Amino acid sequence: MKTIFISNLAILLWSASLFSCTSTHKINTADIPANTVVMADTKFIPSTITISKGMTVTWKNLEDRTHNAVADDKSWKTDDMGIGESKSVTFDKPGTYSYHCTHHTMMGFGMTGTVIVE
Ligand SMILES: [Cu+2]
Repeated sequence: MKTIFISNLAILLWSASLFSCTSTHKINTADIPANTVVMADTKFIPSTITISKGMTVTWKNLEDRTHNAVADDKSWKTDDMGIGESKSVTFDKPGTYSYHCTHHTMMGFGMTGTVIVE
């Protein structure tokens, strides 16, 4: 049983590396506009963003893979975004909001991020 689990994991890791080989994104974080999180290589970049209350965070999907951003506590969410699309959420209440992409949370993808509203 243990052997089967390990071999499945190896296949998963191998598949994940194949996916990343097809990606050509080179994100220079200095190029990301203020209050913006890009989605590339199945990640939120930056993974933590800090804003003042009343401000808006924009997520922009740079890859040909559907992503979204959904609060772990479901207090807010974006719609799905295809390549080149962006969606915004305005945060009126201070707090630390953990979120994830509902399409990429399984088996090690861990597409998660945090919005800190001060
Ligand atoms: Cu995703």
